[in-house]
Amino acid sequence: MQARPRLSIVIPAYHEEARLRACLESALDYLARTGTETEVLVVDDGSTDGTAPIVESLATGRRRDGRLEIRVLRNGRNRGKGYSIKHGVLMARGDLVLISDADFSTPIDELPLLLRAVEEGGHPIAIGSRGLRESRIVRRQAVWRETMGRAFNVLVRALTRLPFHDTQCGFKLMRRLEVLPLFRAARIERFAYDVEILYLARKAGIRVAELPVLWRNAEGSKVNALVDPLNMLKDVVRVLVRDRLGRYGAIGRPPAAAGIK
Ligand SMILES: Nc1nc2c(ncn2[C@@H]2O[C@H](COP(=O)(O)OP(=O)(O)O)[C@@H](O)[C@H]2O)c(=O)[nH]1
Ligand SMILES: [Mg+2]
Repeated sequence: MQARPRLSIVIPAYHEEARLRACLESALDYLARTGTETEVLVVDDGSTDGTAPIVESLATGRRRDGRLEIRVLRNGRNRGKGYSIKHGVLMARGDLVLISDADFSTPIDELPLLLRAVEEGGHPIAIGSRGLRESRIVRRQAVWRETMGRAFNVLVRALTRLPFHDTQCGFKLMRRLEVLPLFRAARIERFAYDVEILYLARKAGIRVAELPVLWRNAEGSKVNALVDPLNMLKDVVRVLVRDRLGRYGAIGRPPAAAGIK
């Protein structure tokens, strides 16, 4: 594909050989049907299983469809979901970037809902949400995960004053050029990356739409019940501290105020 694709899909993938092929195939079928010029960037987060070879064989199989390009980006070693997404977004070329978990628990059919908010509703960022009354939860997460998710949301709202009911759903659409400065400034490498990006969006005055999506929870989550929630909270606090110390720099300030003439 020579020209800029309309859409880039960034998929962080860590040890996803069991889940990725079927999920990606059905997403690719959808994209082929709709004829959207798309590049799919699977960011291999240091997997030691067959994650990258699976993506490469899919890419070879689809080579005849000139509107789809599939590539693997490699972190080299395990760096985390946030780092992987930052890597993908910085390498993406599309006007729009969809960030999706490898298991497509929110199926790609929900893309038009987010597209409407971004293209017609004037929101540079649209985030899928499982926390709204209209969210359609077809298969739930384990009870401990749902409870942890709700508790995390309460704490995020209290600490950051962000208004969202679910920051952690793995399905988000963004206008690339508007969010690039946010990703360049972002430092959170693991699961709380979403909170940092949304926090920076608010700081930069970028409007965010939270939209109720379908969620069909996929087996095989690798989130660790004990370690991950604590690390996520620590990372949210790190965002607040970094901001207080002025480490996010000029985001959101007009060029003159930022000292650029
Ligand atoms: N667990 C984990 N997932 C990662 C990592 N790096 C990237 N990912 C990806 O982040 C996404 C997390 O999805 P999943 O494990 O299904 O989380 P859940 O649906 O929230 O339980 C998947 O696409 C993973 O492959 C990592 O270091 N650990
Ligand atoms: Mg999942």
